Amino acid sequence: FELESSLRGALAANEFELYFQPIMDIGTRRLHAMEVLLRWRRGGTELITPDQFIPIIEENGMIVGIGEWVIRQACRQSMAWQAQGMTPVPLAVNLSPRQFMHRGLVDSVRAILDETGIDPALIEFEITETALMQHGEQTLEILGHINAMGIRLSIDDFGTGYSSLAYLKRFPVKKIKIDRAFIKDLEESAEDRAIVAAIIALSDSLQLSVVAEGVETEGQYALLQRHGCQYAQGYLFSQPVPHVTAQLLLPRS
Ligand code: G
Ligand code: G
Ligand code: G
Ligand code: MN
Ligand code: NA
Repeated sequence: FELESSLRGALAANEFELYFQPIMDIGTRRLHAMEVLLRWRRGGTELITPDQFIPIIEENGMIVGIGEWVIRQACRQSMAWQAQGMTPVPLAVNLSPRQFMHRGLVDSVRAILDETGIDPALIEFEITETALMQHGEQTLEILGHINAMGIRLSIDDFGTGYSSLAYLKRFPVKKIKIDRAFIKDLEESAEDRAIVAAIIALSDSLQLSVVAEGVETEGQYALLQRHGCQYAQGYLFSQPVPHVTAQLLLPRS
Protein backbone atom coordinates (compact mmCIF):
# COMPACT_ATOMS: atom_id res chain seq x y z
CA PHE A 1 0.00 0.00 0.00
CA GLU A 2 2.83 2.31 0.87
CA LEU A 3 4.53 1.43 -2.42
CA GLU A 4 1.31 2.08 -4.28
CA SER A 5 0.97 5.62 -2.96
CA SER A 6 4.58 6.53 -3.73
CA LEU A 7 4.16 5.03 -7.22
CA ARG A 8 1.45 7.58 -7.96
CA GLY A 9 3.89 10.44 -8.31
CA ALA A 10 6.81 8.43 -9.65
CA LEU A 11 6.28 9.08 -13.35
CA ALA A 12 5.86 12.84 -12.89
CA ALA A 13 8.91 12.88 -10.61
CA ASN A 14 10.91 11.17 -13.36
CA GLU A 15 11.83 8.25 -11.10
CA PHE A 16 11.76 5.51 -13.74
CA GLU A 17 14.87 4.36 -15.57
CA LEU A 18 15.55 1.95 -18.38
CA TYR A 19 18.14 -0.80 -18.04
CA PHE A 20 19.35 -2.83 -20.99
CA GLN A 21 20.42 -6.46 -21.24
CA PRO A 22 22.25 -7.81 -24.30
CA ILE A 23 20.80 -10.63 -26.37
CA MET A 24 23.72 -12.31 -28.15
CA ASP A 25 23.92 -14.12 -31.45
CA ILE A 26 25.25 -17.56 -30.47
CA GLY A 27 26.95 -18.22 -33.80
CA THR A 28 28.96 -15.00 -33.91
CA ARG A 29 28.98 -14.08 -30.18
CA ARG A 30 28.01 -10.58 -31.23
CA LEU A 31 25.23 -8.39 -29.98
CA HIS A 32 21.88 -9.17 -31.62
CA ALA A 33 19.43 -7.02 -29.64
CA MET A 34 18.81 -5.68 -26.16
CA GLU A 35 15.92 -6.23 -23.79
CA VAL A 36 14.64 -3.09 -22.09
CA LEU A 37 14.01 -3.60 -18.36
CA LEU A 38 12.29 -1.00 -16.22
CA ARG A 39 13.66 0.15 -12.85
CA TRP A 40 12.15 2.50 -10.29
CA ARG A 41 14.51 4.88 -8.51
CA ARG A 42 12.17 5.47 -5.61
CA GLY A 43 12.58 8.93 -4.06
CA GLY A 44 15.59 9.36 -6.33
CA THR A 45 17.68 6.86 -4.35
CA GLU A 46 16.46 3.29 -3.66
CA LEU A 47 16.45 1.04 -6.75
CA ILE A 48 13.32 -1.08 -7.05
CA THR A 49 13.03 -3.97 -9.52
CA PRO A 50 9.89 -4.63 -11.56
CA ASP A 51 8.80 -7.79 -9.75
CA GLN A 52 8.13 -5.51 -6.75
CA PHE A 53 6.00 -2.94 -8.56
CA ILE A 54 4.76 -4.28 -11.93
CA PRO A 55 2.07 -6.44 -10.25
CA ILE A 56 0.82 -3.34 -8.39
CA ILE A 57 0.66 -1.08 -11.44
CA GLU A 58 -0.76 -3.90 -13.55
CA GLU A 59 -3.55 -4.23 -10.98
CA ASN A 60 -4.33 -0.51 -10.58
CA GLY A 61 -3.99 0.34 -14.27
CA MET A 62 -0.96 2.64 -13.97
CA ILE A 63 0.88 0.21 -16.25
CA VAL A 64 -0.77 1.85 -19.25
CA GLY A 65 0.84 5.27 -18.71
CA ILE A 66 4.13 3.92 -17.40
CA GLY A 67 4.33 1.36 -20.18
CA GLU A 68 3.77 4.06 -22.77
CA TRP A 69 6.62 6.02 -21.17
CA VAL A 70 8.85 2.92 -21.48
CA ILE A 71 8.10 2.55 -25.19
CA ARG A 72 8.66 6.25 -25.89
CA GLN A 73 11.85 6.34 -23.84
CA ALA A 74 13.23 3.23 -25.58
CA CYS A 75 12.57 4.82 -28.99
CA ARG A 76 14.20 8.09 -27.92
CA GLN A 77 17.22 6.25 -26.54
CA SER A 78 17.66 4.35 -29.78
CA MET A 79 17.47 7.59 -31.77
CA ALA A 80 19.98 9.24 -29.41
CA TRP A 81 22.45 6.36 -29.89
CA GLN A 82 22.02 6.59 -33.63
CA ALA A 83 22.66 10.35 -33.49
CA GLN A 84 25.93 9.53 -31.69
CA GLY A 85 26.91 7.30 -34.57
CA MET A 86 26.37 3.97 -32.83
CA THR A 87 25.08 1.02 -34.79
CA PRO A 88 21.51 0.48 -33.67
CA VAL A 89 20.30 -2.90 -32.50
CA PRO A 90 16.65 -3.78 -31.93
CA LEU A 91 15.27 -3.00 -28.47
CA ALA A 92 12.83 -5.52 -27.01
CA VAL A 93 10.19 -3.93 -24.78
CA ASN A 94 8.03 -6.03 -22.42
CA LEU A 95 4.27 -5.56 -22.61
CA SER A 96 2.16 -6.83 -19.74
CA PRO A 97 -1.32 -8.31 -20.34
CA ARG A 98 -3.27 -5.24 -19.28
CA GLN A 99 -1.14 -2.96 -21.39
CA PHE A 100 -1.50 -5.27 -24.31
CA MET A 101 -5.29 -5.39 -24.04
CA HIS A 102 -5.66 -1.63 -23.59
CA ARG A 103 -7.69 -0.10 -26.41
CA GLY A 104 -5.34 2.82 -26.90
CA LEU A 105 -2.18 0.75 -27.35
CA VAL A 106 -2.06 0.70 -31.13
CA ASP A 107 -2.72 4.45 -31.47
CA SER A 108 -0.19 5.39 -28.84
CA VAL A 109 2.47 3.18 -30.39
CA ARG A 110 1.77 4.71 -33.78
CA ALA A 111 2.07 8.21 -32.28
CA ILE A 112 5.40 7.31 -30.64
CA LEU A 113 6.80 5.96 -33.92
CA ASP A 114 5.76 9.20 -35.70
CA GLU A 115 7.04 11.47 -32.98
CA THR A 116 10.47 9.84 -32.62
CA GLY A 117 10.97 8.87 -36.26
CA ILE A 118 12.38 5.48 -35.25
CA ASP A 119 12.59 2.62 -37.72
CA PRO A 120 9.92 0.19 -36.40
CA ALA A 121 12.25 -2.69 -37.24
CA LEU A 122 14.34 -1.51 -34.28
CA ILE A 123 11.51 -2.21 -31.82
CA GLU A 124 10.22 -5.58 -30.64
CA PHE A 125 7.47 -6.31 -28.15
CA GLU A 126 7.71 -9.24 -25.76
CA ILE A 127 4.47 -10.69 -24.51
CA THR A 128 3.92 -13.80 -22.45
CA GLU A 129 2.11 -16.88 -23.68
CA THR A 130 -0.50 -16.37 -21.00
CA ALA A 131 -1.30 -12.85 -22.25
CA LEU A 132 -1.58 -14.18 -25.76
CA MET A 133 -3.89 -17.03 -24.88
CA GLN A 134 -6.27 -14.99 -22.73
CA HIS A 135 -8.32 -13.24 -25.39
CA GLY A 136 -8.46 -14.94 -28.76
CA GLU A 137 -9.90 -12.72 -31.46
CA GLN A 138 -9.13 -9.34 -29.95
CA THR A 139 -5.53 -10.44 -29.43
CA LEU A 140 -5.21 -11.45 -33.04
CA GLU A 141 -6.50 -8.05 -34.15
CA ILE A 142 -4.09 -6.07 -31.95
CA LEU A 143 -1.15 -8.24 -32.99
CA GLY A 144 -2.12 -7.70 -36.61
CA HIS A 145 -1.99 -3.91 -36.20
CA ILE A 146 1.36 -4.04 -34.41
CA ASN A 147 2.79 -6.36 -37.01
CA ALA A 148 1.52 -4.12 -39.82
CA MET A 149 3.41 -1.19 -38.29
CA GLY A 150 6.61 -3.21 -38.69
CA ILE A 151 7.18 -3.98 -35.01
CA ARG A 152 8.19 -7.58 -34.37
CA LEU A 153 6.64 -9.72 -31.68
CA SER A 154 8.22 -12.33 -29.48
CA ILE A 155 6.82 -14.71 -26.90
CA ASP A 156 8.41 -14.27 -23.50
CA ASP A 157 8.83 -16.97 -20.84
CA PHE A 158 8.00 -19.69 -23.35
CA GLY A 159 7.25 -23.06 -21.82
CA THR A 160 5.71 -21.77 -18.61
CA GLY A 161 2.21 -21.30 -20.03
CA TYR A 162 -0.13 -23.62 -21.83
CA SER A 163 0.37 -22.74 -25.45
CA SER A 164 1.85 -24.94 -28.09
CA LEU A 165 4.18 -23.84 -30.84
CA ALA A 166 1.66 -25.04 -33.40
CA TYR A 167 -0.94 -22.72 -31.88
CA LEU A 168 1.52 -19.83 -31.93
CA LYS A 169 1.67 -20.08 -35.69
CA ARG A 170 -1.78 -18.48 -35.78
CA PHE A 171 -0.20 -15.27 -34.54
CA PRO A 172 2.27 -13.00 -36.36
CA VAL A 173 5.05 -13.98 -33.99
CA LYS A 174 8.65 -14.33 -35.15
CA LYS A 175 10.59 -15.25 -32.06
CA ILE A 176 10.21 -17.20 -28.87
CA LYS A 177 12.20 -16.83 -25.67
CA ILE A 178 12.68 -20.07 -23.77
CA ASP A 179 12.07 -19.43 -20.09
CA ARG A 180 15.15 -19.60 -17.91
CA ALA A 181 13.56 -22.37 -15.84
CA PHE A 182 14.55 -24.76 -18.68
CA ILE A 183 18.07 -23.36 -19.01
CA LYS A 184 19.06 -23.32 -15.34
CA ASP A 185 19.81 -27.07 -15.05
CA LEU A 186 20.59 -27.70 -18.70
CA GLU A 187 23.98 -29.22 -17.91
CA GLU A 188 22.67 -31.60 -15.24
CA SER A 189 19.24 -32.48 -16.57
CA ALA A 190 18.84 -34.70 -19.65
CA GLU A 191 15.12 -33.98 -19.41
CA ASP A 192 15.61 -30.22 -19.70
CA ARG A 193 18.01 -30.80 -22.59
CA ALA A 194 15.37 -32.88 -24.34
CA ILE A 195 12.72 -30.18 -23.80
CA VAL A 196 14.98 -27.42 -25.06
CA ALA A 197 16.09 -29.53 -28.03
CA ALA A 198 12.46 -30.17 -28.92
CA ILE A 199 11.50 -26.49 -28.68
CA ILE A 200 14.43 -25.53 -30.90
CA ALA A 201 13.71 -28.24 -33.46
CA LEU A 202 10.02 -27.39 -33.74
CA SER A 203 10.78 -23.65 -33.86
CA ASP A 204 13.17 -24.27 -36.71
CA SER A 205 10.58 -26.12 -38.71
CA LEU A 206 8.03 -23.34 -38.05
CA GLN A 207 10.64 -20.70 -38.94
CA LEU A 208 10.61 -19.05 -35.55
CA SER A 209 13.84 -17.79 -34.05
CA VAL A 210 14.74 -18.83 -30.53
CA VAL A 211 16.33 -16.99 -27.64
CA ALA A 212 17.48 -18.90 -24.57
CA GLU A 213 17.00 -16.83 -21.42
CA GLY A 214 18.99 -16.96 -18.21
CA VAL A 215 22.21 -18.30 -19.73
CA GLU A 216 24.78 -18.13 -16.96
CA THR A 217 27.52 -20.64 -17.86
CA GLU A 218 29.77 -21.52 -20.78
CA GLY A 219 28.49 -25.09 -20.47
CA GLN A 220 24.90 -23.97 -21.08
CA TYR A 221 26.07 -21.82 -23.95
CA ALA A 222 27.91 -24.73 -25.59
CA LEU A 223 24.88 -27.00 -25.25
CA LEU A 224 22.61 -24.38 -26.78
CA GLN A 225 25.03 -23.88 -29.63
CA ARG A 226 25.17 -27.64 -30.21
CA HIS A 227 21.37 -27.78 -30.37
CA GLY A 228 21.23 -24.98 -32.94
CA CYS A 229 19.78 -22.25 -30.73
CA GLN A 230 20.31 -18.85 -32.38
CA TYR A 231 20.30 -16.36 -29.53
CA ALA A 232 21.15 -16.25 -25.85
CA GLN A 233 20.59 -13.78 -23.03
CA GLY A 234 21.84 -13.95 -19.46
CA TYR A 235 24.40 -13.11 -16.83
CA LEU A 236 27.09 -14.97 -18.81
CA PHE A 237 27.21 -11.95 -21.09
CA SER A 238 25.86 -9.16 -18.93
CA GLN A 239 23.38 -8.25 -16.24
CA PRO A 240 20.89 -5.54 -17.21
CA VAL A 241 22.89 -2.28 -17.26
CA PRO A 242 21.82 1.37 -17.06
CA HIS A 243 24.41 2.68 -19.50
CA VAL A 244 25.21 1.23 -22.86
CA THR A 245 28.64 1.98 -24.23
CA ALA A 246 29.77 2.27 -27.81
CA GLN A 247 31.88 -0.83 -27.11
CA LEU A 248 28.73 -2.89 -26.59
CA LEU A 249 27.13 -1.43 -29.71
CA LEU A 250 30.03 -2.28 -31.99
CA PRO A 251 29.02 -2.94 -35.59
CA ARG A 252 27.56 -6.37 -35.94
CA SER A 253 29.40 -7.56 -39.00
O1 G B 1 14.30 -6.67 -14.79
P1 G B 1 13.89 -7.94 -14.14
O2 G B 1 14.78 -8.99 -14.56
O3 G B 1 13.83 -7.88 -12.65
O4 G B 1 12.37 -8.12 -14.64
C1 G B 1 11.40 -8.81 -13.92
C2 G B 1 10.11 -8.87 -14.68
O5 G B 1 9.58 -7.57 -14.96
C3 G B 1 10.22 -9.58 -16.01
O6 G B 1 9.15 -10.49 -16.09
C4 G B 1 10.01 -8.50 -17.02
O7 G B 1 9.34 -8.99 -18.16
C5 G B 1 9.19 -7.47 -16.30
N1 G B 1 9.46 -6.13 -16.83
C6 G B 1 10.64 -5.50 -16.83
N2 G B 1 10.53 -4.28 -17.42
C7 G B 1 9.24 -4.17 -17.81
C8 G B 1 8.50 -3.16 -18.51
O8 G B 1 9.00 -2.13 -18.92
N3 G B 1 7.18 -3.40 -18.70
C9 G B 1 6.57 -4.54 -18.31
N4 G B 1 5.27 -4.66 -18.56
N5 G B 1 7.24 -5.52 -17.67
C10 G B 1 8.56 -5.35 -17.43
O1 G C 1 22.42 -36.56 -24.74
P1 G C 1 21.50 -35.65 -24.04
O2 G C 1 20.89 -36.19 -22.78
O3 G C 1 22.07 -34.27 -23.86
O4 G C 1 20.26 -35.45 -25.06
C1 G C 1 19.13 -34.67 -24.76
C2 G C 1 18.42 -34.39 -26.06
O5 G C 1 19.27 -33.54 -26.87
C3 G C 1 18.11 -35.61 -26.89
O6 G C 1 16.89 -35.38 -27.55
C4 G C 1 19.27 -35.67 -27.88
O7 G C 1 18.85 -36.29 -29.06
C5 G C 1 19.52 -34.20 -28.11
N1 G C 1 20.93 -33.94 -28.46
C6 G C 1 22.03 -34.27 -27.76
N2 G C 1 23.14 -33.84 -28.35
C7 G C 1 22.74 -33.20 -29.47
C8 G C 1 23.43 -32.50 -30.50
O8 G C 1 24.64 -32.40 -30.52
N3 G C 1 22.68 -31.95 -31.48
C9 G C 1 21.34 -32.03 -31.49
N4 G C 1 20.66 -31.41 -32.48
N5 G C 1 20.64 -32.67 -30.54
C10 G C 1 21.34 -33.25 -29.54
O1 G D 1 10.42 -12.26 -17.64
P1 G D 1 11.48 -11.58 -18.43
O2 G D 1 12.24 -12.52 -19.26
O3 G D 1 11.02 -10.39 -19.19
O4 G D 1 12.50 -10.97 -17.39
C1 G D 1 13.85 -10.99 -17.54
C2 G D 1 14.34 -11.15 -16.13
O5 G D 1 15.37 -12.13 -16.05
C3 G D 1 14.91 -9.88 -15.56
O6 G D 1 14.46 -9.80 -14.25
C4 G D 1 16.42 -10.15 -15.59
O7 G D 1 17.09 -9.40 -14.58
C5 G D 1 16.46 -11.63 -15.32
N1 G D 1 17.65 -12.26 -15.83
C6 G D 1 18.30 -11.96 -16.95
N2 G D 1 19.37 -12.79 -17.13
C7 G D 1 19.37 -13.64 -16.09
C8 G D 1 20.22 -14.72 -15.71
O8 G D 1 21.19 -15.09 -16.38
N3 G D 1 19.90 -15.37 -14.56
C9 G D 1 18.83 -15.02 -13.80
N4 G D 1 18.63 -15.70 -12.68
N5 G D 1 18.01 -14.01 -14.13
C10 G D 1 18.27 -13.31 -15.25
MN1 MN E 1 11.18 -10.31 -21.22
NA1 NA F 1 11.32 -14.23 -19.76
